[in-house]
Amino acid sequence: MLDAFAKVVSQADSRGEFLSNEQLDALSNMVKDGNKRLDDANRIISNASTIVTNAARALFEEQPQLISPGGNAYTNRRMAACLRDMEIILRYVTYAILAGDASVLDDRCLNGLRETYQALGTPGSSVAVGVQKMKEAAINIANDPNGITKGDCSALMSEVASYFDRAAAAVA
Ligand code: PEB
Repeated sequence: MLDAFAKVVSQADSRGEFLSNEQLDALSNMVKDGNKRLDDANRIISNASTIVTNAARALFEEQPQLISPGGNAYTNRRMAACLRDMEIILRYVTYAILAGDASVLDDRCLNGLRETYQALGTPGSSVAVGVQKMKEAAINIANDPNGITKGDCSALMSEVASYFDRAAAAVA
């Protein structure tokens, strides 16, 4: 598990080189915009259960077969497992946002997840739709200009989006 700092250190060390100016600039910008990152993660974490519940509801509206008899989220047990899975994925996305690096998400959540769903007979493509719905909700909440100092959050928002896209692509 790496954060944005450890990542460039490990890359530079494997080449036996000092950090490049570009790497230092990127880290410097990350520090400069650090409060945006923390605020953003805080907003997503504080609204996690809303994000998960609304995304799951939207998924089941689009794919009602999942909650019909025989469906993959039919019975309370499977429904609970489904909501739990979405929450786990969202939790690792928030770790990646804080770390500024996807490796925690890759190593501890996504690695082998596609194969797990295949073995369970759970449709990964439906999980991916649920993740995309969490992305939309999380970005709407994190990018809401109300109640915060206004500024440019576009780079951070596309980074946040990339972690959700990565999770969706890993199971689709
Ligand atoms: C991954 N999910 C399930 C299981 C595991 C995971 C390992 C099997 C064991 C169990 O049931 O607990 N666990 C989960 C995860 C990590 C982890 C992400 C990462 C670290 O450790 N069903 C649907 C939807 C989807 C869904 C498409 C969006 O219809 C999920 C939610 N996951 C789902 C379901 C089960 C499951 C298990 C229904 C139960 C499957 C079953 O027992 O039939």
